[in-house]
Amino acid sequence: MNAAQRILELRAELDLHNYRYHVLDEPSIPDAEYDRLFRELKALEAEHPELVTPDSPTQRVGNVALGAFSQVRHEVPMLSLGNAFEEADMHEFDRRVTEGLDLPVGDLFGGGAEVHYSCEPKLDGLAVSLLYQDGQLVRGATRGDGTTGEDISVNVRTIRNIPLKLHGSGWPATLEVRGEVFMSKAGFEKLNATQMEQGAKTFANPRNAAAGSLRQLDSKITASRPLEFCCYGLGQVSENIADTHIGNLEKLKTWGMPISRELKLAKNIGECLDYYHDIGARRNDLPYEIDGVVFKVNSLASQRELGFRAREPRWAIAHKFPAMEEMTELLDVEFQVGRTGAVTPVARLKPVKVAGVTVANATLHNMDEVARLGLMIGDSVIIRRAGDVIPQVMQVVLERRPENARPVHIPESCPVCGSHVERTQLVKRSKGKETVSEGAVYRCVGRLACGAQLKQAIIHFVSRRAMDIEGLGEKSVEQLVDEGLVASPADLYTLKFDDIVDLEGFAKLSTENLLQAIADSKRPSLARFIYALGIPDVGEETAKVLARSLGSLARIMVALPQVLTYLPDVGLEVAFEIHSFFEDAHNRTVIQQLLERGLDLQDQGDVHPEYAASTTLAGMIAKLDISSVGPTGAEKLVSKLDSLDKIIAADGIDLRQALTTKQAEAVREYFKVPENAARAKAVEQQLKDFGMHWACEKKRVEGLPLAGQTWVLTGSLERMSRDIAKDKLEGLGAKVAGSVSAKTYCVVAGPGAGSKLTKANELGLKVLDEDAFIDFLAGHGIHA
Ligand code: I6G
Repeated sequence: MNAAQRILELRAELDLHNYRYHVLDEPSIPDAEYDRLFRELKALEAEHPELVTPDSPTQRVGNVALGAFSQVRHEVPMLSLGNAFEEADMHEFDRRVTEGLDLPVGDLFGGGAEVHYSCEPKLDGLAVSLLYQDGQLVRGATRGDGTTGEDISVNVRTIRNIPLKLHGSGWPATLEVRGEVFMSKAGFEKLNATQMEQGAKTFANPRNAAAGSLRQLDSKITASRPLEFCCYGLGQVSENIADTHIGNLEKLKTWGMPISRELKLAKNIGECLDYYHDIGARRNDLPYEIDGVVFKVNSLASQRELGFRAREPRWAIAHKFPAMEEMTELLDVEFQVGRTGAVTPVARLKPVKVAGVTVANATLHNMDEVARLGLMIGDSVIIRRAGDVIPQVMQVVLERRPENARPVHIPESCPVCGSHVERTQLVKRSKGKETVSEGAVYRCVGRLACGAQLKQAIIHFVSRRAMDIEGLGEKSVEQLVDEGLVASPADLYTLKFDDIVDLEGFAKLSTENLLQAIADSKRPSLARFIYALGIPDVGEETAKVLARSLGSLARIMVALPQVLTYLPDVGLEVAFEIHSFFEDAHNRTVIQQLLERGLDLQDQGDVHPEYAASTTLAGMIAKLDISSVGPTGAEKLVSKLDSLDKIIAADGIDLRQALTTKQAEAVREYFKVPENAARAKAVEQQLKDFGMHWACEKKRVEGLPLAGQTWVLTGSLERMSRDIAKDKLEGLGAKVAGSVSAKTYCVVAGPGAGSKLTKANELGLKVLDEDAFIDFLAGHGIHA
């Protein structure tokens, strides 16, 4: 097969997979396989640029930056829809439709023919028109004022589920398709997270994100945004397609056009109302935002008969849901203190109904968010209630800011206990240097002396997934704390019958039950206990990892942050949180008291071998973040100087045997600082104390299943970070290298893998995609 034939074959295959994925929702190949075909096509087109055509799937990347959008006249105007807010409006619509149509008359009992309606969700996006000539996408346009829109052809071409050419055959020579461009809720969350990370502007809601992404003069930006299209009708057509609206949409679907998966036929207005309630009940679970549902007379002949009134079709209506966003006034900002002492601003609002629920408070997250919003007390704000989540302040309406608006200040002392409120510090280590910056969170330093923190800490301590003490609800905890009966979790274990029985809501039996539940909680697993302590940033998963890897409370309590970073998913910041929690004298006293009061921790044991095997000397050197010394440099260094003492003592000449001059210089500079050398020695000593030292590394590796194998990780992994994948492979005895050669045993290729994967294929090496890799690890008893 020559290149031209293979290019055609690949395009057809990719188009088919796109269709199965986006339109039928029935993907037939894994993403990794799709990516492989896509890369093959890209490589072939790069070799044969003369064979590139505008309808190739590779041409969705967006490569044109415009100075401005040109104007497009809509041959058939893009109309708007009338709205219904109440059921009565819907009955009124049905009456108008029925009266406007020449339908068979009812019998003696009044039962005339009923109108059939199509039902579709009304997506919260932007209306666009797509023009196909002879099956090829030739133009995309915004709705504009309905008569004139903007030419956004280059941008719509980047939207993955818009076919660049129609599938099959039989389409009209001129076919204008209309629908909504939108962003899914997940796509929106992901985009905002990326924007935030990059310090770029975030979007208030998926609709704004879709609008901002579609109207980009640089189509590369549009291409990078997770936009989708859903077709809901036709504009100009050179030939009729079907007799009904649903018939049209179903035909369009066979030509590759995405239509709503919720499309339904209602046989009368009652069924329309059922559909409205059903979609309304599922609104929060739908993957995209909707603001209502649209009903259309299904028969196209009836649509023609009914015609238009002003700029609205008489045959369609949007039945709206209650708005998710409303405007109200910010009356005040108060501060709440959480379990970890975080002092969080909360907006007190002039009560307003949002989507049927009265909202008087909204979360503001932290002071950075207050600054980002530019919020002042007295402002008019847009608030949004999506699903069950706490209402959020989305935006300040600056034009309405009153003259007496006041800035929001974080209090200097805790509103609950009066202790000092401090801004958290973020410690970052890079290139061997520590930099401290200001965090977004403020904390009350009162810890368990602060009533708010104490109550929250105890509520967390007794909760089901922690110590699981049944019968102690929030109200009872408040009373115990307020009465001075409990000043720390350890005090729960000294409570007596008489302390409890007089509390509100307690009687003899419930008191006995509670005392029994407290007694029964004394033998928790180590992981549960660690979780119950409420260490900032330590959730159930991290608690399990700590317990399983280090095996004993004593080791966890003394573990150095650098030692903790060998644990999967524990970064330096979390490691410092854990370390400083256990360094705190008050926390140590509480733990001591708990042990003295009969706490008996289960399943304590040795350090887990997988964790032990991950603590290599080279790994530690790489973690030190010495400028220009990454994992490969560290491996080279350790292959020549095989102990920490030798590395610390090495002079430039010794180091240059393994490293470049620049790297050797950086290592020398690093260990010249006495604290750095002392810290590394302390880590080494602790590993020795824990019974896991890198001196025995080689011996351990020999007995491991992947001993002697070299693996390469390339592309991005989505289910685990590359560092973790590397740790896991090394834990099984493999060497993880940075480049592919004939000696490589296996390559793990995630999306975006490039030349390494090509080389691996050329050399005929074993290649695993991420799913296969995770299965492979699971086969060795290692889980992601
Ligand atoms: O804005 C719209 C959303 C959904 C529509 C629409 C629709 O159908 C599901 N249909 C028409 C005919 C119009 N706007 C004008």
